[in-house]
Amino acid sequence: QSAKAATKLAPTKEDYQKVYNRIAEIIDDADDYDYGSFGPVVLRLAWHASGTYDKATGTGGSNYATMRFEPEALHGANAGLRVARDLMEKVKKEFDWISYGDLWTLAGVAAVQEMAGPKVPWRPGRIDGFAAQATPDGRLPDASQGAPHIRDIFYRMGFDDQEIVALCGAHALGRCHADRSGFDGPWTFSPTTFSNDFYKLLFDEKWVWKKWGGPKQLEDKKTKSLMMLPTDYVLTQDKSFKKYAKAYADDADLFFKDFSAAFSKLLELGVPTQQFVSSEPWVMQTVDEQKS
Ligand code: CCH
Repeated sequence: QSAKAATKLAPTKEDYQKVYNRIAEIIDDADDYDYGSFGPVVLRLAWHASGTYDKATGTGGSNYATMRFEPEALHGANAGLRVARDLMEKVKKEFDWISYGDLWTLAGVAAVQEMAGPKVPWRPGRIDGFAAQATPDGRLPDASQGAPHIRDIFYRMGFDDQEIVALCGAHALGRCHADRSGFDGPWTFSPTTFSNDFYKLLFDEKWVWKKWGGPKQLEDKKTKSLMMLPTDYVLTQDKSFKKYAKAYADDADLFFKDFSAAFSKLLELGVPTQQFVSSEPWVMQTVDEQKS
């Protein structure tokens, strides 16, 4: 058997680990970008690729990677994600056998894990789809709204209140960009380290409406250097959301465990079970773990 024939075999976990490692390298090679990391924007790509899922119709989700196509690529919620898609295109050129849905979701896993977050079980099996499978605008949350809207959006995907609050803790990472969403600033003082700081700050700081010409957002009264979206702040105002947000502020381990489960579930939305290569999701190794 020639080596060429052998490469046609289905890719193994080791092959995907190589893709993971390349993604990790690219995320880190960001000297002139936000806080020196593409991790947050790549994580946001994985989330927006998956969060279009509609349980009732079975449409949307990460399966077909339809954000490659217009008009989905141009939906307001996806402003700025071109940066992440272009980075992933470099990986795709080197590993042309991987589907875009697998690549983008694996990148979300790598982003979380390499930024010191929990392990996120993941498995391949997504296939590339067509423009006709792109989802209509309006499936992703609107940050200017309140609890009923957040519930409408996330219940549609099949999440409950606890999962909603856990997922939103990803806002420990990255920042808002005025030229993308209109909002501006980071949520925490360590936007490239996965932590439960988002919840701690929500409860520990005094949040006031920012006086500016942009969309309604909150700023911390003390330093005026952090921000919260109206949808973030609602997690402390709605009784059911608040219970979970407080629990995550008090217990980082609980947050890590619940985030991992909810994020892993998010990344598989819309993918028919029979498409998955493995019956059990895999746990990919971090770059550091492979060094020892
Ligand atoms: Fe988010 N998010 N997100 N978010 N998000 C933004 C940025 C990030 C909402 C709105 C916004 C999740 C849930 C919600 C990230 C991960 C997740 C921005 C700023 C807005 C607006 C975009 C910009 O200007 O660049 C709303 C509303 C919700 C829910 O109601 C969930 C769930 C996740 C992941 C699990 C990450 C990471 C960022 C930072 C991106 C960056 O470029 O730094």
